[in-house]
Amino acid sequence: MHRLAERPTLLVDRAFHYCPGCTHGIIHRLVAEVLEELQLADRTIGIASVGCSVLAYEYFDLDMQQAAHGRAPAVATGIKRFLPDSVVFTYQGDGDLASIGMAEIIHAAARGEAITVIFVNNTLYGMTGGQLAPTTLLEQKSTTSPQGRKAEREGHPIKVIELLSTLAGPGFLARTAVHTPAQVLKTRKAIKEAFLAQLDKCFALVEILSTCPTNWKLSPVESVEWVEKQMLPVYPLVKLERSDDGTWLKTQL
Ligand SMILES: Cc1ncc(C[n+]2csc(CCOP(=O)(O)OP(=O)(O)O)c2C)c(N)n1
Ligand code: SF4
Repeated sequence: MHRLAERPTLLVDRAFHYCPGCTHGIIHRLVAEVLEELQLADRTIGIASVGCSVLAYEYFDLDMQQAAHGRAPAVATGIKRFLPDSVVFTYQGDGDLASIGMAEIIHAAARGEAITVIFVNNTLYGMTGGQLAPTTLLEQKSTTSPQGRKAEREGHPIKVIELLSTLAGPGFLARTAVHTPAQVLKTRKAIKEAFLAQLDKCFALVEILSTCPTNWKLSPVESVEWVEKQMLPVYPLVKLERSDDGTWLKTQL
């Protein structure tokens, strides 16, 4: 039988604990595929954060570390500076990265640490029951904004790519999605470019729009439609590459 796709060797043969319809699993697969394609496994160290992806170290057949809430970029910085030939990535949710860990990610980006950040934006804290995150959309209901997020009460959603693009440190920033096969392929390409940027000694971050059917209280199919209709207008898909003169080359994805 001709097989169209194989399981990446860097993904342990184990069932994910993620809820049905959650796209964390797709993103794990893409990271594993890219590291396999680039033949970087022997020198790669991944940092799992808190959140539903806290068990990422159970799924990647790589050297992995786990960091307390939001501290993954600091742990990654230490590892990369101690082992400069290593390839280091963090895998962080939006509660982890954009809330408690906001200072960590801003300073790692400002310093231009040569690490790759995989940032999963599902608009709320998934693991702990669906609380409001900095990325929660206006009018979106969460357990801590049951009447819907209001700018005057809970503030505006934070757009991490746009925020980091004001800094001189990053070399590659992208926002992608995994709600359609075409977008999965674009995300794979962006993840690959983010690891190549690290090999070029640049800080690289890929924000990936992801689903949380459990806390959105939607079916898996409704969830991908929600990404398309609700998230994309607020979080446009974009790639920013630092050019030689220091300005950003911008591509809509
Ligand atoms: C220092 C610290 N504070 C708070 C928590 C509780 N906590 C665990 S997971 C989590 C939410 C993470 O949500 P997110 O980063 O959005 O990831 P998701 O579960 O949505 O993938 C929180 C607040 C913790 N584990 N450690
Ligand atoms: S709670 Fe949400 S983010 Fe966590 S595994 Fe379930 S669907 Fe995914």
